[in-house]
Amino acid sequence: MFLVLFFICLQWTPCLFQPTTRTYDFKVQLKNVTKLCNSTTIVTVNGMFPGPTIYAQEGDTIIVKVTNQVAYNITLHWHGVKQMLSCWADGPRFITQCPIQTGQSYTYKFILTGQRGTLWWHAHIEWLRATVNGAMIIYPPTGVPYPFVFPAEEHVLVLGEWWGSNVATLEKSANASGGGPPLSDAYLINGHPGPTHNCSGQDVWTMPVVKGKTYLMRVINAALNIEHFFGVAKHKMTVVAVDAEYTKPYTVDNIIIAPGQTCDILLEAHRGPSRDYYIGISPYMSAKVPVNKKKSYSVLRYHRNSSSLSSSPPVIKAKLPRLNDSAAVLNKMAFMKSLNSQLYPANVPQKVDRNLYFAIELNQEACQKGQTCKAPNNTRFQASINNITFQVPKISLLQAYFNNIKGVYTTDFPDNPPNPFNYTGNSLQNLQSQFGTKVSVLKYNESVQIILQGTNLTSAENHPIHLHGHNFYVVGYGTGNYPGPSNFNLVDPPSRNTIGVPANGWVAIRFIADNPGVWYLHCHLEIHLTWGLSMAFLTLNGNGVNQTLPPPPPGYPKC
Ligand SMILES: *[C@@H]1O[C@H](CO)[C@@H](O)[C@H](O)[C@H]1NC(C)=O
Ligand SMILES: *[C@@H]1O[C@H](CO)[C@@H](O)[C@H](O)[C@H]1NC(C)=O
Ligand SMILES: *[C@@H]1O[C@H](CO)[C@@H](O)[C@H](O)[C@H]1NC(C)=O
Ligand SMILES: *[C@@H]1O[C@H](CO)[C@@H](O)[C@H](O)[C@H]1NC(C)=O
Ligand SMILES: *[C@@H]1O[C@H](CO)[C@@H](O)[C@H](O)[C@H]1NC(C)=O
Ligand SMILES: *[C@@H]1O[C@H](CO)[C@@H](O)[C@H](O)[C@H]1NC(C)=O
Ligand SMILES: *[C@@H]1O[C@H](CO)[C@@H](O)[C@H](O)[C@H]1NC(C)=O
Ligand SMILES: *[C@@H]1O[C@H](CO)[C@@H](O)[C@H](O)[C@H]1NC(C)=O
Ligand SMILES: *[C@@H]1O[C@H](CO)[C@@H](O)[C@H](O)[C@H]1NC(C)=O
Ligand SMILES: *[C@@H]1O[C@H](CO)[C@@H](O)[C@H](O)[C@H]1NC(C)=O
Ligand SMILES: *[C@@H]1O[C@H](CO)[C@@H](O)[C@H](O)[C@H]1NC(C)=O
Ligand SMILES: *[C@@H]1O[C@H](CO)[C@@H](O)[C@H](O)[C@H]1NC(C)=O
Ligand SMILES: [Cu+2]
Repeated sequence: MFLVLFFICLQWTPCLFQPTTRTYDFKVQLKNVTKLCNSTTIVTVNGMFPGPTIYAQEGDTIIVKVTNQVAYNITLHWHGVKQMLSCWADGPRFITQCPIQTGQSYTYKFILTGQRGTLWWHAHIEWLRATVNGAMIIYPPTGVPYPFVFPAEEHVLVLGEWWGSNVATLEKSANASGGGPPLSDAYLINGHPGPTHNCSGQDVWTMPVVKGKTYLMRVINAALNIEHFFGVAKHKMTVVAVDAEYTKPYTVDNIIIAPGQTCDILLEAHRGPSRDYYIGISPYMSAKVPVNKKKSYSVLRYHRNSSSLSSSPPVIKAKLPRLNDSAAVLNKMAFMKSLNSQLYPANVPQKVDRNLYFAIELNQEACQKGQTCKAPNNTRFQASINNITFQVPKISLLQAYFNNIKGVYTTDFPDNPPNPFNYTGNSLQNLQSQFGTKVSVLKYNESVQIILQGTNLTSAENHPIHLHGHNFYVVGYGTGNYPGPSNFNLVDPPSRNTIGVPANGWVAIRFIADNPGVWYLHCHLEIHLTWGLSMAFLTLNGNGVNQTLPPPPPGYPKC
């Protein structure tokens, strides 16, 4: 009922809905599910997998009371939410908060300002986000239409990754081995592996359509360790928004979507009921490492009102780029531009106050006595930015900063790689990094540019880098080493919260440090995060009103 009113309201101006407070009750609890011939116990929110969708309008205040009823520590992160002056609600473990321990609750409260489209939420501790995740849809304010055709219907598609075992222990076993991550058993669309997996004939998500209508698909990549090509057989897709910012509409056969990213797509149902069309996801991995290569499918099914049509029509498969098609990934990046309209201008920082150059490295550490070392040459995999492998502290950085607790972190995160080398040339011999809990301090309202430089250390991989609490403009990208600031797009570059740094290439991003607090920057491939591919910014308070981080909310978890 609520939703129906909601949709009518989006089109009808004199509506009753004003910015409002929406309250959700999230109980973190176990659930047994049967998938791929196996019964598995998973951690969920409210017994749902994927979890409940948060519906809101721009300007709303969201209050989520999270109660932990499982034996694991939990935190939730509201991925892509700008969290203006509410860093305490951001959620990454030991960055902005201590975990919500078994039997405890914490109420996250934040306001959704200056963004509209699709975001999502997920656990931000160990690997629990594999099953603890869900969508967050932000509609424009009442009376403000979409800058594209109003769809007949909309659907959320959460892309996931499934292990027929306890994901809470996967990180521990990956850590214990020192080697690569345990491969998943299947990729999922809305929790379903689809018809091409064993025992999954009925475990299929189907999207019903009527010929002639246009649909909005809100696609979220919630997989732990894999980027995906996504496409629908014999249908083109028009991208209208990414990461809760409108884009200039562009039409493609398929998209690339990295963990952490969202993409809003219009699909015109222009075919007909004599066929079923597969909605396909196909993994993208540039490095020569073991991955689960098996595609997964959902079904686009046309409404049929003639009994002469077979109830299970022939299926058309989606054609998608191959596993290591980095050229297809680069090609897709070129299409994406901010809408940059009068109502939604792209406020791209034209000058830079702070220039940062971050080299993204996969390392191999020497084996210490008593360790298992399954990485090549009897080493252990780690990862780093500017040769610093992030060590997760025992209490949160934000708490340490706010309460002036010494000894938790240092403020000397390097602005540049300490020992420059040919990042995308031959790999170095010495693949070791340095361990540390270092932050980079930003002045309030500073204009920041980061060159994210991929490297060929260990392997040349595409890394989806996510910045908490901000969208940034992707002003340039390329292959090889960053050549300097030529050909930047300072007019209408895309605005994102997660960007895939091309394999053995670079991207340049710009943002304004307009939000005091501690903001995590990390690779959204979970195994790389485990290996330490992260750092944090500490944005200082400004002098004006509304430029100071308030104190922590009541019930803020303690360690
Ligand atoms: C899941 O199954 C196990 C073993 O069959 C059972 O002990 C447990 O109570 C079940 N848990 C839930 C949440 O249903
Ligand atoms: C089935 O369960 C076993 C035992 O937990 C596990 O080792 C295996 O990976 C599971 N297989 C799938 C396909 O889920
Ligand atoms: C895995 O190792 C990382 C880095 O040493 C550490 O931060 C993390 O807590 C470990 N995870 C588990 C589950 O042991
Ligand atoms: C289905 O299960 C059989 C027997 O366990 C196995 O050999 C086969 O590889 C499985 N097929 C798929 C598609 O997973
Ligand atoms: C079949 O259904 C479609 C969509 O509901 C409708 O537009 C069309 O008129 C129907 N055709 C017949 C012959 O009933
Ligand atoms: C991609 O994989 C194919 C098949 O394994 C291989 O022949 C090709 O060299 C790879 N391409 C790149 C760019 O790594
Ligand atoms: C192992 O180390 C040697 C010497 O440093 C190096 O030449 C070789 O490439 C390494 N092998 C792998 C698989 O990393
Ligand atoms: C990356 O490093 C490997 C190992 O040193 C080397 O074989 C390969 O040629 C390098 N790639 C590039 C593009 O230089
Ligand atoms: C870096 O390595 C690449 C790939 O091997 C090579 O083409 C390039 O000339 C090297 N650049 C420098 C400055 O050495
Ligand atoms: C990274 O740090 C380690 C340990 O200090 C050092 O051995 C290595 O040479 C450094 N590598 C780079 C690329 O700076
Ligand atoms: C500060 O924030 C409050 C609450 O959001 C708002 O009412 C007020 O206008 C803001 N003041 C300034 C100077 O921006
Ligand atoms: C949960 O977190 C607390 C505080 O960091 C820690 O002391 C405890 O060992 C953790 N419990 C589990 C089950 O990981
Ligand atoms: Cu990565």
